[in-house]
Amino acid sequence: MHKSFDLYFVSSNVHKYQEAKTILGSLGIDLGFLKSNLGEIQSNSLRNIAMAKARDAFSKFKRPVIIEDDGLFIDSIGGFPGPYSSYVFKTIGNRGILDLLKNSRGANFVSIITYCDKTTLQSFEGKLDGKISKTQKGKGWGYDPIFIPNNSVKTFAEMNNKNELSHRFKALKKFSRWYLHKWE
Ligand code: ITT
Repeated sequence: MHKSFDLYFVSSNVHKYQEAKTILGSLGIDLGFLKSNLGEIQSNSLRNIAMAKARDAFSKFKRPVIIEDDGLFIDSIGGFPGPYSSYVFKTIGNRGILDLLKNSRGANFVSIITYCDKTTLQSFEGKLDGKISKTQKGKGWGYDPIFIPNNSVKTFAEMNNKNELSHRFKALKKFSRWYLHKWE
């Protein structure tokens, strides 16, 4: 028998789930996983994409869920790839991004965690400023080898405390305050 949870993370990306589970675990919330490729609407707003994904996840599984939509926004190229981060990672990847950037390397990573159940749809945002490294460093997933948070010399992939400061951590922390309060 599978263990049942009060709350599930729905995503195609197991790395995101593993980090979310660690972070929420440390905040006292147990998190199950439902692996699924959610429909992503075309929009230049992460929040709109996240809300549509959350509705899709709830209608598929009919259980309280959170989903996450992330974007890497690079300043010198107009915030690109932003809402298209998943597509850009699959097409040109980290190598392609490094080739695009000449001098200015400021960027920020945004996470929108959206909760959905029968009656509630609620989003929480976490944003982390940083920059894009000149070369890929460390063995991590996704954009981890090229994103250096402010006040760090290491990329996400080289750090051992990513989960204590990431965009995901910031969004989940806000979510947990709201979620734990909801049951009081
Ligand atoms: P979903 O099924 O949950 O949508 P996804 O991997 O498509 O999974 P997103 O659209 O939320 O996820 O993420 C956009 C891109 O940013 C995608 O290529 C991710 O791998 C990458 N990404 C998100 N968070 C990251 C992190 O903490 N470190 C490295 N890459 C990250």
